[in-house]
Amino acid sequence: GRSTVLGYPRIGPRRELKRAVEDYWAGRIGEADLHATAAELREGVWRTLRDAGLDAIPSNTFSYYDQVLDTAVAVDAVPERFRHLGLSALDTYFAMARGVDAEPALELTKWFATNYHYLVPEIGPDTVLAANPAKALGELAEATELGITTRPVLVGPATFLLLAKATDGSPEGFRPFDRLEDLVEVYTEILGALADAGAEWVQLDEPAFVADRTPAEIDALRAAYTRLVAVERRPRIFVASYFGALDDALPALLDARVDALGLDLVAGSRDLDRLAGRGTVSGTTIVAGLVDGHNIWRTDLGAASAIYATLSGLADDVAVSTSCSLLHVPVDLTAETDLDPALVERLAFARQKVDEVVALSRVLTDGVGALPSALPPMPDAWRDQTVHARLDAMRPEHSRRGAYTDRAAAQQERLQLPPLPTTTIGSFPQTDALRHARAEVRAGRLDAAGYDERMRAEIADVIALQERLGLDVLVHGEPERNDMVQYFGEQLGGFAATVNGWVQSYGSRCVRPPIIYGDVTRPAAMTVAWSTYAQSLTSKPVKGMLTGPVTILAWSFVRVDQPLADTANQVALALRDECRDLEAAGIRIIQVDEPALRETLPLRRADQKAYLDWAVGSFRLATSGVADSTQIHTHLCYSEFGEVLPAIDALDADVTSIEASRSKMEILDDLAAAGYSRGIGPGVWDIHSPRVPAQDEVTDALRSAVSVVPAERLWVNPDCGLKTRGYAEVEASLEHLVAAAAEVRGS
Ligand code: THG
Ligand code: ZN
Repeated sequence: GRSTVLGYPRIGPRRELKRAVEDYWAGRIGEADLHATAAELREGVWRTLRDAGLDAIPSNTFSYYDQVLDTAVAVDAVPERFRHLGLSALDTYFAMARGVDAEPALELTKWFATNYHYLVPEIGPDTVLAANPAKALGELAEATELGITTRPVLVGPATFLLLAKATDGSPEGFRPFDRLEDLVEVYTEILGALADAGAEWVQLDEPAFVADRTPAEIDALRAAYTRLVAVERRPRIFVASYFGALDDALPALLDARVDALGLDLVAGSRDLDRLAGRGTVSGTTIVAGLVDGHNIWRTDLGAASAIYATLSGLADDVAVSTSCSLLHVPVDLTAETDLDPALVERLAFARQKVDEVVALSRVLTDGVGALPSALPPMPDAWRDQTVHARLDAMRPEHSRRGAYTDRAAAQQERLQLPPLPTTTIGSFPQTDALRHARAEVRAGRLDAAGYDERMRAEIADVIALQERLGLDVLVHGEPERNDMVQYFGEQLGGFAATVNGWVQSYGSRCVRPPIIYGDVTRPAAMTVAWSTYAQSLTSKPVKGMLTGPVTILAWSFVRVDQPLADTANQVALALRDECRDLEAAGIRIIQVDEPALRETLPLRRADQKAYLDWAVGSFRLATSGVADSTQIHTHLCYSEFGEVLPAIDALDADVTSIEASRSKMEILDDLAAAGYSRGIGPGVWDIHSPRVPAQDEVTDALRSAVSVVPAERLWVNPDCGLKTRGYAEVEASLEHLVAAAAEVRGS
């Protein structure tokens, strides 16, 4: 057989890595204990992959935090500001990942269109780049010691630079990618070192080339790999692409005569056409990504064999793999004890996907064995015709509200808000007591009534605090929600929750995405009791708090048997009903968050319009069922909006709150240029840092904002929810925020 996977989860079957890393940070264990746990986890993965019958096994896919950071260290691109701290290598690494008092961390951002986040390398014209492959060599040796041959994996040089940002103070026009030739020389040294250590193969990941790239970038990619292939002492080079089709970059990599090329034939199957136009590929093994590494459904092995058959006609040598690293799916389905057996038989987590790869390759390349049974069709019980009928009956007017000027007047009459109204984004700190209460419920030591009582007490405290601080629009604080998508997933029909389906989000942080397996229904109101309880405690308006359809989809595992747009609209109908119920219960403002709107934007421009159309459409379907006098807010995280600004306008929310504290209010001009002229709350406090902003800073930010946006439309709020902050910072910061608003109102 010829089988491999592009990567495997490193968190451990029970999130052992999270525990160990957090224990190390807290000083509860030392470096030696941390290394021991890590080595055990790596050994477990390698043995699992070998025992499953996989032919080629990756190494260096383990990471204490992030593989892009690991690659930055492997090319010695450690910014000066961290070198000067005088810390050990491991603590320097964690300082780059998490920051220290004196130095902020590297920026954290989305890994393509996934819910994984990587650390952004900083590269300047003078950044010294040098080979430092100790980690890759160490893992290679460790596996060899266990009798397991592995293929070290690194982020490829071109993608590494395309993901990097220019060091502060770089000359105008400098791009990290300008350093490609220098970096390729460093990779030639790394290849030499790996060859010396006995590596037969190396995997270089170049997913940046499934996004739109200029002809110059593609030429540079070709030149880079032509150079690497020319290195005399080197392992064979496997270039892996994933998350889409390579298109024009495909011939460039074949021209460079890399030894193997990985194609994502799940998300990028049109690369088959590209291959077909070229004549039989020889000299490069095509590694067919047939098993989806980004979703949890069992592979349709019949369809996969058909793709394989097509591919065999186009290339002399074909191997079987996953579409991307298995980092993005939970570790093992056998750890799920509470799932419907009919669902279980349709699922494959990382461990099961390895078996699929092995089975496919045995049948396809060796002609041995038979493919496991075909995926059964979806049971009727998972379908709900009333949902389909209701969606079919929706007309454009169901996604349209009254004119904004009429809405604004009706809302102001009802809400009587001052200019520069103050509010927060929704969540208040998740205290140990709240987490403890949830643990007690899971352990069966606290019943529903007891839990309810604790949550109500927390809500009462949060309302009292906001009253005392003098905020204008209050929130209930969301104490009842662990993770917002998990919370809605637990209440919506057609969604299943896992007990151990953890997926790394960033560093030691994980999420447990729900699985959308059937038509979406809302058996009962989801948030009304909490919101109305909070509203009963105050005469100020309390915002209802919902998560929008795009974000619910982005942070769940989605159905692949119908278009995403259809699933989004089903979620939208459930949210539409929730909005109406909130309104009927006396809630005057409803916030529908879409923090993931930007992150799921397709990587190719050609695909973006269709996405934004359904994304905006589903939001509007969710929010257009209420009266003009009900104010709809939305909240979006991260400030790199760029091409989605017109879509933000098209959401037609009455008020949009947005991250802006780090981008210094530039977002206001950008939004105005995109035609946005409704309420806007640029975040004036960066909640991602524990720092309390001084009142003057907030005042200055507001003064610069009122020069762009009239005070009636300008809202004063932090830039995100307060879940991860402590009460001390929250009280002090909100006090400054309220005082600054009063100061600017008075001037
Ligand atoms: N929910 C989901 N996805 C997300 C976010 C979210 N993706 C983007 C962003 N927010 C990622 N941020 C985080 C922040 C914190 C945590 C995870 C992702 C986190 N997780 C807990 C942990 O790992 O200890 C587990 C939480 C739990 O018990 O459910 O702290 O907000 N879906
Ligand atoms: Zn946010």
